[in-house]
Amino acid sequence: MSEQVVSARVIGAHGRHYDVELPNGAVRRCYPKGKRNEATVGDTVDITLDGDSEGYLFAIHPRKNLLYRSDEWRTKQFAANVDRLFIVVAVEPTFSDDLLGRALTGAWAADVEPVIVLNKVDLGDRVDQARIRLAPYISLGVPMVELVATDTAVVFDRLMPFMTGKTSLLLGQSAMGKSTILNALVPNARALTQEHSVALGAGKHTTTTTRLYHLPNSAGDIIDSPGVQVFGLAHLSPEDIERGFPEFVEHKRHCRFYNCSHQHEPGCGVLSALEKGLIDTIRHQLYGRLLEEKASAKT
Ligand SMILES: Nc1nc2c(ncn2[C@@H]2O[C@H](COP(=O)(O)OP(=O)(O)OP(=O)(O)O)[C@@H](O)[C@H]2O)c(=O)[nH]1
Ligand SMILES: [Mg+2]
Ligand SMILES: [Zn+2]
Repeated sequence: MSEQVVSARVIGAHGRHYDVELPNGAVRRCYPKGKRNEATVGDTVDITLDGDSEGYLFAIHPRKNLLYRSDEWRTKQFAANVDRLFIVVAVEPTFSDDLLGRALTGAWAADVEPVIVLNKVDLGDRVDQARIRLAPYISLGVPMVELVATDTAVVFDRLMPFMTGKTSLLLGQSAMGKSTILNALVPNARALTQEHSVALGAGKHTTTTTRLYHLPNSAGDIIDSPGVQVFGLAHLSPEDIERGFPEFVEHKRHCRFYNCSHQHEPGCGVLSALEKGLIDTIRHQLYGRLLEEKASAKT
């Protein structure tokens, strides 16, 4: 019997197996064939079918990009072929500036368009404080959308213009409202979330795996991911890191040295812009930390 080869999309990754969606919409459990292959959510892959519900995954198509996340123990890939990164922060609980900055850098370095979502603006008193903290990022030209994720119509109106025809990734710390946004956009995802939490006996809908869903009317795809504390940037080269700071571009033209690291060199255009207040100190400090982490990881 000849084996049938099919191109399909990875919608879930579970360590030893993948949930892979066939062109007809059916989902199969696929096992990696041969040597360990590192497929991830969002990948297009070639599989061979085995019986009615399983398959073997043996090739990954070239990727537009690959994103990583870190936990205490390690860095791992978690999504591929992403067009837009929605960095979800909320009025409450408070969000981490460091994570937001890193996520933006990771997005730009991977050629992904970032959008900041400020969720829970119904929690009145502290909205202004959150807006003030986000202002430096907005002035970098990052679009910001304010949301009440529990209001489905608002979510639809404000997010669909950014999501149509794209693969979008929802990223952020736990409890910012990522899955609530997903549920507003993809009604049948809600059923799944409830099923899972009931099955686990958990009182809270906390996401545990990254998964890809389809927006209604084939408008695009959306990936929900578990709450993240650290966005993985360890794989970036110093050049990638620099690409993650587009606000440096117009100033680094003035650097005396072509290979300037914008840290301590004399005649550095970036440092002089920093002094003049044209570059945000927090951003330049993050840049320095990333280079430092990169250097210490190598030794
Ligand atoms: N007041 C208010 N509460 C919200 C809003 N959006 C989400 N919530 C609540 O915030 C809590 C966390 O929402 P989730 O969608 O589970 O958060 P998450 O970002 O997916 O969390 P993880 O899966 O743990 O990463 C839930 O109790 C939601 O009902 C909002 O716009 N306003
Ligand atoms: Mg969630
Ligand atoms: Zn410089």
